[in-house]
Amino acid sequence: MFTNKEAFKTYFLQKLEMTYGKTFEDSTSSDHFQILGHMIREYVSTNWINTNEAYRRNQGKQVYYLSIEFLLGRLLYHNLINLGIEKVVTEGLNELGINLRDIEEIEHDAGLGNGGLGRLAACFLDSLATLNLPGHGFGIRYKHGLFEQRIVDGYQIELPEQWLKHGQVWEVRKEDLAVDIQFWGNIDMYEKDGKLQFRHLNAETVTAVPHDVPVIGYDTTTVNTLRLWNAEPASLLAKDVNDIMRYKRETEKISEFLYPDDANDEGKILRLKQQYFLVSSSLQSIIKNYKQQYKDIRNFHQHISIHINDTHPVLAIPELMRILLDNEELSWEEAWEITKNTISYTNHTTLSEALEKWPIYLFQPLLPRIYMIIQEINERFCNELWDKHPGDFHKIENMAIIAHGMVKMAHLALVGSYSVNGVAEIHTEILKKREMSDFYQVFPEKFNNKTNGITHRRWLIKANPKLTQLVTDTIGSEWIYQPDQLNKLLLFQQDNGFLQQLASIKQENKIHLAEIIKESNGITVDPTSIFDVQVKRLHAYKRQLLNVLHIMHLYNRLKENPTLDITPRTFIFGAKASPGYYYAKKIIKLINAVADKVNNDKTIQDKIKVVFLENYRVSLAEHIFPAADVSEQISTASKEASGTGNMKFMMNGALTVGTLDGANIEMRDLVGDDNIFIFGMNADEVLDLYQHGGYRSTEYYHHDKRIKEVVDQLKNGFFHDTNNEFDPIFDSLLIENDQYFVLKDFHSYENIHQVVDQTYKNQQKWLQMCTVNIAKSGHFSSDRTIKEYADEIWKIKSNF
Ligand code: B1H
Repeated sequence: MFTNKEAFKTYFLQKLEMTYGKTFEDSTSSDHFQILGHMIREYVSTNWINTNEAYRRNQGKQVYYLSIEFLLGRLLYHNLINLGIEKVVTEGLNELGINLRDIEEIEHDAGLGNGGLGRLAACFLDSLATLNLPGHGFGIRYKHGLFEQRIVDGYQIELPEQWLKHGQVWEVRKEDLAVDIQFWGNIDMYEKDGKLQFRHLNAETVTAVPHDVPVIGYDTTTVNTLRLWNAEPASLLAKDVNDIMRYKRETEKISEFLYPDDANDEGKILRLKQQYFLVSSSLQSIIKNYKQQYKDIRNFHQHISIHINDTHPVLAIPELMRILLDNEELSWEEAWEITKNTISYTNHTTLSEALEKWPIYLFQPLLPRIYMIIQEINERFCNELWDKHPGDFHKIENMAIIAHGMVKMAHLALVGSYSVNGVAEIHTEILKKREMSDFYQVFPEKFNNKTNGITHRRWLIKANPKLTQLVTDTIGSEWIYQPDQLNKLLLFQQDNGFLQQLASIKQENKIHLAEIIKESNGITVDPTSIFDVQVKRLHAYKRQLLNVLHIMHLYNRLKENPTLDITPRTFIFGAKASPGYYYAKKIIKLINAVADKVNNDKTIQDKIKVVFLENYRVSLAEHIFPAADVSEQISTASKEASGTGNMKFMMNGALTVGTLDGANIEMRDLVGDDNIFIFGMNADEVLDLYQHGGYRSTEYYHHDKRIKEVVDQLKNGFFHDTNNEFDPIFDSLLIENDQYFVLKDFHSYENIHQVVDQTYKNQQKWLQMCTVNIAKSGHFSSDRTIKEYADEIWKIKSNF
C-alpha cells in the first residue's frame, strides 16, 4: 500500500470510504489522520509478528525496560520516517490536496512523562528497535498524561490532558493477556510438604489490561513492543451496588493520571499503587511468556534482563522474589540469586527530595506480602553488613533498607540488582564518591556510567529536515546509521558555502518559530536577533531565576543607556511547574511580568524581547531546538544528573551557555573550551561549599550594585504593581541564603553573556562553532547509549 503514490492513494481513499462511509469530499483532517494511522499499523503488523517469532526462535536474551514514564510525543510522522515512506505519503496526499504537516497536527502528544527521564525512555525504545535489539518497554496507560499548561495573566493554570479522547490509533488492546494484581488483605502461612508457604487472603483484585504499541525501528523490519497497562475492575460479582461503584472508581484511579512531579517525591498512596500495579503486571506477563518458552525457571536470568528506570519500579525486586518463592516454590537462596542477576537499575538524580521513601504504615497494609519479603531482604543484608563491619551500628543504620519507620527504595535497588548506573560521568562519580559511597564500598562491581543520549531520528531528522538535507548533501547519508560520522563535518569548518547554507537554514527555522510565537503569544520577535532559549521543567536547581535576573539587568543597562551596543536578543522560555510547587510558579509569573514590561517598552528599541511559550511539550520542542542560537544549561553544578535538552540543542547547532554540570562536561570535552560558553562554580566547589558552609548571599547583594538593583526590583514593584508578588523569590535569595548560588554565579554568568554577544557579531566564527558542535553531537545519539547498555549491562545481542 506504500510502494508508490498511486497505490497509496487508492488504498487510502478506499479505506476512508469503508471505515467512515464518507466520500473524500466530506472527510476531515481527523479522518485522514485515523486512516493513515491504521494503514501504518496494518503495514507493520506482519513485521511485528515476525519480530516476536524471531525472538522466540533465536532464544536470545531479552530486556524489559520498566518505566513509570514514557514521553513519546507524536508518532505519525516519526513512524513514517522510520518506515521510509514519508515521501510517498507526502506526495500522495499532496495530489489529494492534503498537507501531511496539517494531519500531523491532529495527533495529541502521548505525554506520559514529566521531562528528561520519560523522554529518555522513549528515545531508548527507538534505538532498541533500530538496532534490532530485543528490548521492550512496560509502562502505564495513564488516561491523562502530564497536564496541559495555560498561562492566564502570567500565572500557570493546569488543565487535564486528554490524549485518549479521540481514541488511540497506535495501540492494540489485548484483553486475553490481562493479569490480576492484589492489594490489601492479609497473608496466611501454611505448611506444604514440610515447607512454609504463603498465600494472600481477602485481597482487593485489580485487572491490568495490556495495550500494545508497536515500536518501529528505522530502516529495518524490527518492530518491538511498548506494553502500557490499563487498570480495570476485576469482577463485579458478589458486591453490592455501592461497593461496586466505590471499587470501580478506586480501581480506575490507578491508571487515571500521571503524577506531575519531576524530581520530587510525593509520597501518596495512589502513587505506590501505581508503582506496584506496573511492576506486578509486567512481571507476571514476563514470567508467563518465559514459561511458555522455557521449562526451567532457574535459568530465568540467563534469558531475561529487567531494567528499572529510577526507583519507581523497584518493587520489581520483591515482586520477582514473591513469584519465585510463592508460585514457583523456589528456596530463598535460589530466588535471590535469580533476582539479583535479573535486575539492573539507573539512578537519575541525587536530589534528596526525589529519593523515594515510603512510611511502613502506608506500605505494609497495601502490600503485605511484598513488605514481608523486603523485611527479609533487609534482615539478610544487615546481617552481611554486620559480618563485614562488626559493631558499626551507624553504617548499618545508614545503609539499611528499612529504617526509622521508612522503606528506602534506592537502598532496595542497590542491594537487589547486579548493575547500578548513573547518567553522565560526573553524576556517576558523585554517586560513587559521595551519595552512595557506602554502597560503592560494598558493591564496587555494580557501579557503572552510561551517559544519556537522544535519538537523532526524532531530534534531527524529523525536527530539522533542512539541516538533515544539508548534512547529507555535505557528507553523505552514512551518519544516519552511524551518527559518529557527523564528525566528517569538521572538514567543512572553513567552507564558506557550507557555513552560509547553515546560516540560512537556521534563519528559516527561526522565522518559523517567530511565526509560532506570533500566533501563540501575539509578540513580534526579530528572527535576526539571537534566539536564546531555556526550555525544561521549572525547578530551583535549574536556575531559570539566574536567566531572568540577567535579563532584568540587561534591561536596566539599556534603560540607563538606550544606545548601548548589544546584539538584539530574544529570550525564550518554556517550562511546566509542578502544580504544588509554589516557588516554581512564582518564577513563571516573574518571567511573564518581565516579558510584559520589556516587550512593551519602546525606549529600548526592541533590543531585547522575552517570550514564555505555554505548554512546553515534545511536539513544541521539535520546533524550538532547530531555531535556537543559544542553549541555556545553567543548573547549579552537581545538581543536574545529565540533561538531555543540552544534547538536542547541540545537535541542531545551538551553542551552549552552561555550567560544568551533567553531560555539559562531556560536551565541553568533545568540542573544546573554544566552542562552548562555560561559566560559574564547578561541582566540587559547590559540594564543598555545602559541606563546609561559608556562603553568605547577602554579601553578594550588598557588594555588587548590579545584583542589588535587580534583587530590589523583586520587592519594589518595578515589574509588577502589587508589591508582595515576588517576595518568596526575594526571600529565597536573601533570607534562605540562596541555596542554588544564583547570586554567587551571577557575575560570571553576566560576563559569559557578554562573550556570547561579542562572538555572535563575528558570524564566521559563530558558524564555525556551530559546525563543531553538530559534528561532535553524534556521540550523544541514544544509539551509542543503548549499545553500551546492551553490551555492558544487559548482554543482549542484535537479532540479525
Ligand atoms: C530526572 C527525575 C525524576 N531525574 C522523580 N529524576 C520523578 C524523579 O515523578 N517523579 O517522582 C520524575 C522524574 N528525572 C532527570 O533524568 C534528571 O534530572 C536529568 O538530569 C536527566 O537528564 C534525566 C534523564 O536521565
